[in-house]
Amino acid sequence: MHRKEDARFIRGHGNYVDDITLSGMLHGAVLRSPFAHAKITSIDTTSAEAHPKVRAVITGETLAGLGLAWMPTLSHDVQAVLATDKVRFQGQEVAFVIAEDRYSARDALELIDVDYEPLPPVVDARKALDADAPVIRDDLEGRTDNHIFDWESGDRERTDEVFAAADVVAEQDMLYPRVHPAPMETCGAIADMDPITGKLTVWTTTQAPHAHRTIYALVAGLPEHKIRVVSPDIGGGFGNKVGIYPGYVCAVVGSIVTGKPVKWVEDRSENLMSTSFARDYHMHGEIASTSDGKILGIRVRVLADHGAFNGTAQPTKFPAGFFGVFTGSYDIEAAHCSVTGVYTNKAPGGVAYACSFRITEAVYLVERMVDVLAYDLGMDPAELRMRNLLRPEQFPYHSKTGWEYDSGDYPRTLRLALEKAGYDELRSEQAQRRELNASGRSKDLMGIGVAFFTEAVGAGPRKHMDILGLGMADGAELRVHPTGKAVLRLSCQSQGQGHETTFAQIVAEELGISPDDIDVVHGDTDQTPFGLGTYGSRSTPVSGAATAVVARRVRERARIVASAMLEVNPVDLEWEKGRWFVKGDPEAGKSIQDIAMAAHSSLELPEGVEGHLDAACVYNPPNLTYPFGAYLCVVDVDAETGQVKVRRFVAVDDCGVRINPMIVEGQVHGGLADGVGMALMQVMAFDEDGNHLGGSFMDYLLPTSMECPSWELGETCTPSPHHPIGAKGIGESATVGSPAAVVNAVLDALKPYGVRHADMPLTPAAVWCAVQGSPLRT
Ligand code: MCN
Ligand code: CUN
Repeated sequence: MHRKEDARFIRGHGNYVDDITLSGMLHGAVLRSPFAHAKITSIDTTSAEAHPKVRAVITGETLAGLGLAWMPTLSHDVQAVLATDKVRFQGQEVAFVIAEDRYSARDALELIDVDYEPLPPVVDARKALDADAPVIRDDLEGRTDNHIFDWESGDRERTDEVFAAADVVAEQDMLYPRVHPAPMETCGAIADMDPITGKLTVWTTTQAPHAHRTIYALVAGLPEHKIRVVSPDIGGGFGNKVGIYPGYVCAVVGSIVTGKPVKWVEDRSENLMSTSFARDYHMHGEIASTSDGKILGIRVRVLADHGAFNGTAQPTKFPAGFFGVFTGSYDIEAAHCSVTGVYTNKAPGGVAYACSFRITEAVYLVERMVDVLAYDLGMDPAELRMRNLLRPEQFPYHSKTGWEYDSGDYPRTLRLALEKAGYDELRSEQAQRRELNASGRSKDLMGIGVAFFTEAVGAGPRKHMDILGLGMADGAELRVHPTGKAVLRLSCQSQGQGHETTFAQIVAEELGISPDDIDVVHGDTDQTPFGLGTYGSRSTPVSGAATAVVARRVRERARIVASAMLEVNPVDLEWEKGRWFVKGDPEAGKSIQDIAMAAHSSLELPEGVEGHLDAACVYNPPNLTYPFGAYLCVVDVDAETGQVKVRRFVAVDDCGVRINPMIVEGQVHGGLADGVGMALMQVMAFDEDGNHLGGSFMDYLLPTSMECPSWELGETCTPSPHHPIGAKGIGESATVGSPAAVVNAVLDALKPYGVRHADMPLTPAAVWCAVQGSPLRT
């Protein structure tokens, strides 16, 4: 089925925040810090206020007067809305100008005079805990260092024992660099405080409208029914639109101060420099095995750079997200990891870019470590994986770090990927190529990279998971109108994933109503039930399950109505898609449309049965879902220029039952492109003063079709046993699995040069340096 929403998108009729214009609307712009770390000694706004088109200038001091200078982050920290004491990263919000138009607001920023006293910045996370490191968060009481948290998982002692007894131990330091999801649409908000009704409406780019509303309620002290958060069409979120940014709060305050609606939309550089980044994990991995390649244990130490405020959005009990699944897809005896989070003078964030709550980092780590081990053992990396993958009979599998993998058949999926790619032929081509290289007849290298991943998505069971105290369940409401058309209301919010299509398909499958007759309403807190929103690929696992459950409840209500219509006992009715009929008499039946009309009619219903045809549900998932996949990447590398070309990419994904195969493939295509981008091109770089070096697309590179091969997809289907329709999430799978496949491929190409590891991004310069680092062994 084609996407219902595309009819408006491809005609340019999407309705994004910046498309909305309200009568009398003013425009805001944010003044940002040029320094990574500096004391603010004074702010003079006189000239800006004198600008003929400026209506107001708001500073940290204005906000402090309202008790709004600081706001809570999603990780139980606080973040400055507008700086009052110090600036803590380059690009931090310092003042907010409200003017009659966007250009005047921006012009007036230059009229604000701020005196800064620069302080030494902490740029390298590895130096953040040094005794002489400047303390970034001196706003927090009693704070004498840059330490945020320590978190560990697994059994340290048992792991140490396993390592002590192992034949082989391989160690590797690696960095998953700071990257940014860079969605097509930047972030923005329009706030409209109605002075008569006292109702605040915020149109905003949010992946979690209900969570945002509750946070506004808590921060502003307004009751929730006086706040309406609307998330219209969104041009990509990728985790960038989970958090609340200072600009949103400034727009709200601006509307209160001026009595007019205020629009604030950031530009590309602001988005790249100040909004939620991703990753920035310095990892030390160790892997232990027998000499013939049976993996025994994995041990990891991580230093996590969280920037100046701990603004990562993770479930409360999981400060390092779901990094705990770092044991990957393998049957091992013991594992342990410890993660230390630190403050640095960089933008806050840390949940973004299809991260699956840090499973990107975990999968990259374990998949690199398996290749490092293969290198040391002189074993084929695909064979090493096949030897250690969990076996189908081990499911549900209880991992050594406490996760319950719901279902899987890993060897089948890896075998399919290897077959599709023609693995053996590729290896023989590579052997021939290496002979030519060794004899100096060619500098064209070829690499084959394999990665196998398992994700844990669909957060999550309420008793284990909450964000800022809000449990991670989601509501759904389904109403069938008298004519048999339906409306489904969801708490999650699509940013391009196609929910208006796929969620209609779930109802269609359960009730036999055409998906064209089912309207999916989302992204408006006044119109939808409460729930935590779309991220961590949770919409299908949680809201998708809620949708199947409400549809089934409606079906059961329909059965009672049908029984009254047919004057039979409900137990004597049988369902076939779209109708209830009398067992043994298929002709005697009523379609769902007939039943819907009857449910709204004067038909007498049994005692206690209400009329109409609707249902509601709050779905509290019993477990996460565990999608997985096997990826294989083939690269050609020019040893003289360091240029990498991705020749082929085979991706076999298993996300259980696929609701819409085309949408699933689209999700995978996007994620694979992300992976090529991160592996080869992307990094948020900083100089030693903390200046951000990637504030535009000239420096922060996005992959285009030129860098991407024609993706070769395959699938296996292992339904989730606890999900009502057996579906698992897919939205982040490819971003999680693909970087390791690409990096493994490049390093496989460089193997003859004795290169075992190099950090992303593997730019031509990085590859060239790796090649130069050691002489060609022939
Ligand atoms: N789907 C399906 N069958 C399945 C699983 C999913 O047909 N077995 C469909 C779903 O119904 C949905 C889509 O695939 O239409 C993605 O579903 P899901 O895996 O549940 O992920 P979410 O809908 O929760 O989307 C979130 C996920 C995340 S966290 C990031 S990051 C990301 C991603 O989606 N951001 C995206 N993919 C994106 N795609 C677009 N176009 N834009 C983004 O911002
Ligand atoms: Cu981590 S990015 Mo998605 O969960 O929105």
